[in-house]
Amino acid sequence: MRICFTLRVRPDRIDEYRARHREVWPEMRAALSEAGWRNYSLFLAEDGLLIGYLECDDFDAALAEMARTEVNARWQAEMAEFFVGDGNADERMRPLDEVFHLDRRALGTTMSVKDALREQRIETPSWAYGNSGTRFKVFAQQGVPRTPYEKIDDAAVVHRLTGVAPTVALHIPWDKVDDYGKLAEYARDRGVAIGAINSNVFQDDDYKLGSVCHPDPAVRRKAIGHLLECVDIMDATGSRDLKLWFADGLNYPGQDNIRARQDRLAEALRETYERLGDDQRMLLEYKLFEPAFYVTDVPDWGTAYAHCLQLGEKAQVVIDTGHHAPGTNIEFIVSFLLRANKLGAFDFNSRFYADDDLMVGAADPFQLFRIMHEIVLADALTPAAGIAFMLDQCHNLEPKIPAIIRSVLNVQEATAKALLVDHEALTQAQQAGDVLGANAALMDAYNTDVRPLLRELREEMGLDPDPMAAYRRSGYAEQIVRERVGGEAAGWGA
Ligand SMILES: [Mn+2]
Repeated sequence: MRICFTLRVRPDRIDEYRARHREVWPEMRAALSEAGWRNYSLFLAEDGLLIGYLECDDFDAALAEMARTEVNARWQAEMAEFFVGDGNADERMRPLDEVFHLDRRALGTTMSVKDALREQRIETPSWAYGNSGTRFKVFAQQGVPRTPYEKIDDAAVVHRLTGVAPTVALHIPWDKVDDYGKLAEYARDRGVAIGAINSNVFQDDDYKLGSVCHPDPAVRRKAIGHLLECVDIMDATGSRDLKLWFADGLNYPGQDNIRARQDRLAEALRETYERLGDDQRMLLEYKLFEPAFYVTDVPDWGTAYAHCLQLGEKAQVVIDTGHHAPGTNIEFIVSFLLRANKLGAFDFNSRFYADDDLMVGAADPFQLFRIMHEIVLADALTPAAGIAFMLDQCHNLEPKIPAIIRSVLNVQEATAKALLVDHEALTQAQQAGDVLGANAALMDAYNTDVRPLLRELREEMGLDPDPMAAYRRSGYAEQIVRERVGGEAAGWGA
């Protein structure tokens, strides 16, 4: 919160008051900072009117915290004689009502930073709520959802606490139900909606040599049938996006005809594309390698882009941040695809060596900031711009719901920093060829602590300023462990 208060300095002591404040004791400065007084200023008018301004989480708490310190008692004792009236200054600080406030305008938009953050939407994945693991072992956790309905319950909790995660992506067949309309209604009743439908053509024995690129037409027909079924599910749930990822590839040179596989891929994509409704999109994901070791049929953004370009407007590329070689400049890809109007969505996560689906912002928060900077520059942050910001993560070691909340907060923090870039300073420095100045404009924003701003925003949205703490306090973690007994926990292949 921002606090402004007034006090009155005796007109005959003004000069001395100014002099004393040129040399505020270091221990007094430290005590104020520790008590949560941030960005604190005092302004003095010639007639003795003193105006104080500070930012803090809770003004009463900040005052009480100072009142407990010995240094404050000493400082106030020495200052008391400078003020008009009795008692020490702290006791007479009465906050004024704020009647107008103009936020800093967000870079690249006509909105304020807070309004842009308020409109941000982050989609959570149903599979992140279920059990997951490595190729070697799935470690089960207690309280994990047993049905798609329970996954939606958890997603609704994340949205209730963060206020910016109103959709949940489904994965078919992991989230197969008899009545998708009913599932969508269940989600709506809990304040969330169904997001992207993720297809799965990699878990049947038939797909050992590929799915839509398989040499056998019968297997290809089965795979395409699944993709079309996913579009039916989109119709039933009101979902806009069909997300496609293919594990297709080859392990050995000579195993199959690389070019023929591209033809088969193009054919399957075309048939699925033709089935899409007017308001539906196809999002094509790429992945550098895995599970195939020699050739991957959609290995990179260039391949995904080329196929989407041939298909038409409703086909766009998904950037999964974990699906690149180490050192790949992802913000270049973001910028290129934005310019071509072919960026449809993100699958956010982090990875250190290869794709690990760690929490977004965990491995490289600076990279996430650079990505969001490109988004903000292109004015592509708002839902109206059509880019879906989705998480695609698994939480093998850490508890799942708080990890997803943390991930949403990480995306918000990177976005807030990107919104704080001083557009004018950046452009001026770029045009003047001022390399260091331009870099400084970015780094200043990146190095800003945006957590107070986000806490303030959440309060304005009627949320708890600290969603992690609010989740711990809610008792939901204990409740699901208590209630979700019996049945089979959801997980890969469920
Ligand atoms: Mn992904």
